[in-house]
Amino acid sequence: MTTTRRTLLTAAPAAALATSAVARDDAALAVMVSTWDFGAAANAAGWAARQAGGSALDMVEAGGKVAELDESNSSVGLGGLPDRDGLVTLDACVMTWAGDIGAVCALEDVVHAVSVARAVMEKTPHTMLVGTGARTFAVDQGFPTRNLLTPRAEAAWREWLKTAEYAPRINSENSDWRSMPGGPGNHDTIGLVAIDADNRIAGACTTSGMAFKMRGRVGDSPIIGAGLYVDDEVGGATATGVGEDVVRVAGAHAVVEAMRHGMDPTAACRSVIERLARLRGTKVANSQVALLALDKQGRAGAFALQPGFTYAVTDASGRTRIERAGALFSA
Ligand code: SD4
Repeated sequence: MTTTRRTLLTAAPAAALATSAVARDDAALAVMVSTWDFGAAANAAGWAARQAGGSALDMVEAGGKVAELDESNSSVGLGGLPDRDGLVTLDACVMTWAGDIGAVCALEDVVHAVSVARAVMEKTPHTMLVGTGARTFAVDQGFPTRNLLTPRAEAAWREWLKTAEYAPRINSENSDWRSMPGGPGNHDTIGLVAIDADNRIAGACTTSGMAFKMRGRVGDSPIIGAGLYVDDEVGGATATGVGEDVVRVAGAHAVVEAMRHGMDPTAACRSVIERLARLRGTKVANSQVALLALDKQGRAGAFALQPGFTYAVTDASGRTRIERAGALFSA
């Protein structure tokens, strides 16, 4: 049968009704997921936004902002570890149920990169602004500027300069970097996907990227399709870990497409991790890539190259649990 505009228009509401009926009936079904243990605090803010009548976009933005303001998180927003030149540069993106997207790369001096990404989406004809252009836009929009390099992050950078060795460390996101002199976590990102009370999906991803990266380096996090992708018919996915490897397989988009073809979120994430391992072989043996997904039926799932990836899941009654993802390699 050929699909006409008319058949599309009549088919879509039926599909939407079917998924929303499932999601509303069962409080155990997920309405928000985010990466790592620190995702729990982000989900609490997202849940509050939902309860206040906020959209899925409001939910993920609220969650991302919590992580951006959390100084103990060594690489999202304030307190993020700098690049090799000692500058904190932020990457972020947002995507909505309607396919609206916005992103910033290498944004300096403005803590809420996720909100600037949203402003790019809502206030410009473009989808991505980078570097000084992103900063100028943010200032013009009234975002306050501040020094994002905290004394602790600066001390870690000065310590790092003594050896200047560069190698991403697996699962640094869940480490307590304060207890490791000279060995701070060198990457962590928050990726979030949420479904609102109107059963619409949105996602966000925000990071300062790899610690001690080269100046100008951009990873996967602000790249729609790599660090984040959502599709209102299917679900959404986000990524964390070594951005260079996530980009190679267009990670988040690949997960959403796998779900579109019938896989549940965990199987979809696993299929993309396996594909990356087939593609790169021993080159990814010591790096971490983790994928996290939420489908429109309220099922959450994740899978990673290495053990240790955790994620926060909030259900339709507002309860949050931390889950541990399966992994391709053993510890
Ligand atoms: C990046 N994917 O810039 C980010 C880093 C990250 O958890 O996710 N860390 O490559």
